[in-house]
Amino acid sequence: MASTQVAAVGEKAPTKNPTLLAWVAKMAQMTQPDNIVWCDGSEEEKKRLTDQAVKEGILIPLNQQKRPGCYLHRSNPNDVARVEHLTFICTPNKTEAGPTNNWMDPDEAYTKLGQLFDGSMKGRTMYVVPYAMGPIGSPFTKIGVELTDSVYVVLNMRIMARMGKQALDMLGDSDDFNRGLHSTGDVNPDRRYICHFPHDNTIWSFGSGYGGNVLLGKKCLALRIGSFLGREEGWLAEHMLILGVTSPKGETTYVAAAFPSACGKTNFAMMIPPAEYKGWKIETVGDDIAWMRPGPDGRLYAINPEAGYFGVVPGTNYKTNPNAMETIAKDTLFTNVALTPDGDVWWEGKDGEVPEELTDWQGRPWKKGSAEKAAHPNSRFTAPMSNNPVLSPKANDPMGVPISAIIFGGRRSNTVPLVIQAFNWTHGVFLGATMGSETTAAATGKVGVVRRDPMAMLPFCGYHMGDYLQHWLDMQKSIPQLPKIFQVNWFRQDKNGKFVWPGFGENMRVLEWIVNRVQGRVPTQETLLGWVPRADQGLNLNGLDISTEAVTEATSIKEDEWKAELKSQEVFFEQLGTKAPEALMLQRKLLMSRLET
Ligand code: O2Y
Ligand code: MN
Repeated sequence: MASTQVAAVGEKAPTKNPTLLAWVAKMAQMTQPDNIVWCDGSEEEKKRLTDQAVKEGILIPLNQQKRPGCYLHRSNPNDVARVEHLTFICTPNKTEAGPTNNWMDPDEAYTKLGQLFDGSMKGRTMYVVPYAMGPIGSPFTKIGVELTDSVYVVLNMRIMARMGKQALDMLGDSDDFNRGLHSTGDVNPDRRYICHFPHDNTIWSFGSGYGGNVLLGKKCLALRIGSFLGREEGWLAEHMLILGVTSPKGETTYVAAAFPSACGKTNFAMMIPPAEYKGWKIETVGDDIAWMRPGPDGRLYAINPEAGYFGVVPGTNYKTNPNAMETIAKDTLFTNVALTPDGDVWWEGKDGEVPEELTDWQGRPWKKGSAEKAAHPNSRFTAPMSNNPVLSPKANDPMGVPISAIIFGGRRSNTVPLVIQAFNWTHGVFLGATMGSETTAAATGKVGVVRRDPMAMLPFCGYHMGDYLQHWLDMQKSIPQLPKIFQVNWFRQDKNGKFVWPGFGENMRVLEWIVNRVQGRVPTQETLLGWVPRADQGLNLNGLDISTEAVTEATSIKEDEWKAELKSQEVFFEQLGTKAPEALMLQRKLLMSRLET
């Protein structure tokens, strides 16, 4: 784009914000798009861009009788998931990024990616996508602007964030906005980089067209840059769902919960209580990300910065998550699922019979019994949260919701009991810091090795993990009414490798105990490692089809397993070097010494 055309950026732009105009012009000078389109987020724009995407084969319309407003997108088969090994934190020195992040020097990153972005939008349109993470007007909310050459990204961002004029209006003339630049490039994994520049509030993403790599508001801004800003500004950006649980008496308790990716956060956030829980209600505030800060009354308040869900499709059905099934019945973009002959979508684990014939996620004919999966295991739905039948009335509240309990959950076949309450904040932070999940063969080639994933933030923390954990400890001083902290594990197995706890809606029983604990209603059993439900006044197991042995197995604490667990945590703390927080090291020693006696 010639410089006279760059000047025209300002003429067509629906803003006079000088910093924004200058930055868009500079990025356009580098990427040289044929056109620049400022997105306003209107219905007319949605229709125009959807029609264009259909015409260009980017979206396939689904059967509009069966799924009104729904479309299918197929990504490049080499581009189907977040790419942790190509994700970089670009801070002036490597120590700041810490041992758990890939690091690149900012000058090197700007030069390297600058060469890739140079002319990358020739023949394409640059869309300017202003968006708000958080409700418009909320003191929690951050504004981002994503420049992208992908119409698919625009249509997804429109669902996932409050996008367009409303965000631009909230920004006004301020220069406080995240600068996101994305170009699909030639979708070559050798030229794919997702670079974060926390000190510049900037994200550059090149060479992907998929999900977390390109919807820059989500993992990149709301978690990686967000966690960095949170430390500077005294708040927490977390990989947590937020839900409200209301008792038959009408008392609502808000809970935030961190689980590693693909451990059922969306299912938990939309859970339907079992039949025995008549009059109880779970409502979703968020399914993936929580921004939390101390409120004026001394409690910790949380918002969900997103406006939609980007959920895993396979395994979703009317048993595992009926509310998700309703959510995706309309106005949803599906990515990499299979197509039925009548224009509906299908995936492994969907209700009903497996169809005889399908078109698979790559557009190839597929027959029942085929060894290959019809839908990609990481296929996704992008759906507006307003579709969720159990959306919390507080989901758009600019002040957020007061959090009474924080839950940390990993995927462990042994050691970690169904539920345990931390003795205090430091112990709770320790439980979050040492969270882990056992690897599956698909992830690492090794089965059953515990991968530490502190607070489920391993892939998403935008700075040194040791500093991040210290920030959690320090937050105690600014939250007079601290939430209580719990650790849960739905995935414990018996000696035959069978899950001992049924999970899904039955997790309501654990949630009820947590609510009763924070409301001061039930006594507990103190153990060497924390507080657990008492055998007599503990978990409500009425109507649950599960043996006493299975309950014992799910809830037991085995000292020999814990000795090994605490020992094995040494590797993680050593990795943090001198930044391993003293309070957490002492907490570990304390627990170890209790087990020695
Ligand atoms: O693979 C991707 O690009 C999506 S990853 C994702 C999407 C929604 C919510 N959480 C995650 C995650 O990896 O935690
Ligand atoms: Mn997630």
